[in-house]
Amino acid sequence: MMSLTFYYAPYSSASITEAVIAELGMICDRVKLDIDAGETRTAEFLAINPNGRVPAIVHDGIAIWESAAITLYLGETFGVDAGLYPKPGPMRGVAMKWIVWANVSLAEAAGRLSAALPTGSEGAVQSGSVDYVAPELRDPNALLKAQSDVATYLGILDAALTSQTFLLGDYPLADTHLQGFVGWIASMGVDLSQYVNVDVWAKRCSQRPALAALEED
Ligand SMILES: N[C@@H](CCC(=O)N[C@@H](CS)C(=O)NCC(=O)O)C(=O)O
Repeated sequence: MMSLTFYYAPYSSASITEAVIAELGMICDRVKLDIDAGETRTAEFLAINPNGRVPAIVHDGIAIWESAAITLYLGETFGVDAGLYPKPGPMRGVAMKWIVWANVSLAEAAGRLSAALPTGSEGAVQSGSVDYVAPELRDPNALLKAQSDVATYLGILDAALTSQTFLLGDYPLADTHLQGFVGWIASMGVDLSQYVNVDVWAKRCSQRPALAALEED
């Protein structure tokens, strides 16, 4: 009997993993952590993820962290038979490409945008987070640079979605992963309507039954 424990905080990168677990139809134990209350920095949680960040999963006693690694792992372990993740081969490579890109390119820029937004505005890094930068320490150009980089990446995604229902045809787990980051970017006031393909695709993803049933808690 396999065991899966999911460590998360509401409205965080863990929402990506939550969507992936839901899309795979997996049953797991859930451990909710309050970042502002320091619950991601307890000795108990640091033993699971020394970075003190969510998401993390523990699968059959083994800890795995970094949302991209978790999606790749769950996809190849549970998604292939379910038809949600490609079997080894070139399409597997395409899935890996978009999942890794989502984290190291798109989310990296989005993280800088989040850290540069005025404290307290929607999507801004909260003052209790390790990523919080005090306003007096901020680079005045950081906001513009982050906005410009996010726009570049959304343009790349928009072009890739031309005439495509999902990034991976019939294999939507990579799309599940990416749509979470795009939703976060939209919550920071970035207008998706100028990226028509992304806008339509994000709505299509959110209508998948597993994602439509998700609630933040
Ligand atoms: N690259 C990591 C980023 C995870 C991350 O930064 N999580 C944030 C929440 S969005 C966190 O746990 N922060 C803890 C803190 O700020 O103290 C991933 O994709 O899993």
